[in-house]
Amino acid sequence: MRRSRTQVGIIGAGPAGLVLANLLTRAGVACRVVERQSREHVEHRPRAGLLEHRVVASLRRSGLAGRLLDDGVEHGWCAFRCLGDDVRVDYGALTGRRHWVYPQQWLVRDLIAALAGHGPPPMFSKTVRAVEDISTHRPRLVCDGIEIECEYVVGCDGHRGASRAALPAARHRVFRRRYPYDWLTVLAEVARPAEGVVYAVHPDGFAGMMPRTSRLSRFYLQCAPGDPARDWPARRIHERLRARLARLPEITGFADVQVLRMRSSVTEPLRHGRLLLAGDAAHLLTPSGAKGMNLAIADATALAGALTRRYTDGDHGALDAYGARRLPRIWRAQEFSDRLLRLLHLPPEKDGDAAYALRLRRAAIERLGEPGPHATAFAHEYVGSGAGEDTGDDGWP
Ligand code: RFL
Repeated sequence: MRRSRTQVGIIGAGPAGLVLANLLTRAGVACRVVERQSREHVEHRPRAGLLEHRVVASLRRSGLAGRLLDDGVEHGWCAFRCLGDDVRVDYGALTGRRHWVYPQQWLVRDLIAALAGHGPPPMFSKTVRAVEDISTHRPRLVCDGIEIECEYVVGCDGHRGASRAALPAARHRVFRRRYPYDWLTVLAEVARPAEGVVYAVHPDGFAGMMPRTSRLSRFYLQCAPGDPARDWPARRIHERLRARLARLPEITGFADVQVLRMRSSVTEPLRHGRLLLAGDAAHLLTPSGAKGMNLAIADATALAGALTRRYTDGDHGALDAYGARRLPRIWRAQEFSDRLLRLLHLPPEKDGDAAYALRLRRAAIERLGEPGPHATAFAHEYVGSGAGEDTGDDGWP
């Protein structure tokens, strides 16, 4: 068994782990990222695509947004389609803030490249089998053939990683919600790029379209919980999208068909001993409000600041306060995503109820499209900004 040492051991080379590694190495804190997948795999794994303005501003300040600013596209509206009408919410105009559309796998590729020259590259194709001794000053990452002794371990290993398994059962709690439906998701090759997110509320079920690149859009279709992806051949997907969204761009092909289990969770606390959690390892969100990747990067940025203070000034306060600072922001994002889901899905059908429920949804949607405090509040939550943004009190670390 080979042994090595570092200050901060990071499990996972997703957005959270890679942002954390980049910020720590730039601040002179030694760290090592261990990733179970190959570099090729993580650089081509399509997932999220909408980045909040404040996330991009933070990446830019750290010198991590070069290609994003060149190749990303800014979007400032979303539309709700219900009973044949489109209600457009111009959140860009209402808040002065817009999303950047940039596929997650491109950001991951950029963050891996940015690490070169500042610190050791991630160890790819290496699975962390266990995190041990987290209550001591020398926690360890145990992998096949190598053990890494650390001073802190950060679990950025997503929802199914190894870090949460290391938490003592009696000392943490996972708060969970399982929604009574799932979403089929598919990447579609489109003749023209989507210019904004479209949400369709339909008696047959929800459908959505989210922009990704000039040639690709991500589509979502509500389906029965546990529906297997194999029951969704291209023809059925196309037919359901057309029925629910009514107007579709020309689609020339589908890829990456999968059924997302619609559930959310938050693990509390975010720290036990020398193990800290960030990103999807700490909280799982549904894709409804496009908050998952943004929250993961915000956690990583907050944690990088706290660990840097710990190492450069000997100040442990920020590290101790990490969970208390992040959890209210995590729960706000959960609350927003949950509220949006309730708007987008009709309740299970009872006699005659669907038509009534649909009209209630339309009334709620119409309020979002009418300029006023209600629409403005929604726009700020959606784009991820707040009245206190300039004072740093907008949910950003
Ligand atoms: P990640 O990206 O899942 O990265 C975790 C990494 O840890 C590795 N790993 C391990 N490595 C070593 N040893 C082990 N034992 C390990 N166990 C796991 C994994 O291989 C992986 O590389 O977590 P991170 O960094 O916290 O980032 C979170 C985001 O990826 C996630 O929140 C978003 O993708 C969610 N999400 C969306 N978020 C948005 O903000 N906007 C969106 O529009 C959006 N759309 C989506 C999404 C997620 C989706 N899926 C498939 C879950 C659309 C989809 C379809």
